[in-house]
Amino acid sequence: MNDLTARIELVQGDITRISTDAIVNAANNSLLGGGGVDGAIHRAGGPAVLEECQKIRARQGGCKTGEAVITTAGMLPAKFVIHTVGPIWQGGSHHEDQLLAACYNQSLKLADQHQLTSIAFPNISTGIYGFPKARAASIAVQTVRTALQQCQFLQRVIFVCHDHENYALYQDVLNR
Ligand code: AR6
Repeated sequence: MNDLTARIELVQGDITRISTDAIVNAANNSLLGGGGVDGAIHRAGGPAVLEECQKIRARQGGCKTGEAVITTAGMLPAKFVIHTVGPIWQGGSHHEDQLLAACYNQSLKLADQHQLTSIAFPNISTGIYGFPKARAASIAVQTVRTALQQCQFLQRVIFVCHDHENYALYQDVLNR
């Protein structure tokens, strides 16, 4: 195992229970919450998370697809939530791959800029947004492996898979 592999971990579970410096939220352009992991993070984080999202919204009108913003984590065990907006799957010819990679890149960049040492990702876009899971897993792992080389502070990246299908796919990709 080289240094880089040692910095990437895989778990199956609920990201709201993870106590990394940052957890990433698969948000939408409004930043006002929703279903899936977004709903779970806002429920567990409480009103402080939404308040900061609303301030960002007032300032810059939400968050564009492929971009990321950072807020407090409120009552969550993590210190910060990085909200990123994954692409809605539209068949693959609408820059979905690049936009998904941008979510991972921008989240890592923001975490490193804040001198955070650990970050946990859900499987962005693979729920309500319908991105094919195997394709998303390859993009996530490849993007994180590459981006970590540019990060100064990040020591640990955890992929948190809620469902077993994603967990098995990530096991395969990480072992490649
Ligand atoms: N912990 C970790 N992963 C989770 C959790 C959890 N508690 N709950 C769900 N997942 P989704 P998207 C997984 O639908 O596809 C929202 O309404 C889930 O199994 O949450 O990016 C937003 O507001 C799946 O693998 O996000 C947007 O409108 C992954 O998280 C829209 O959904 C992502 O599924 C975003 O859709």
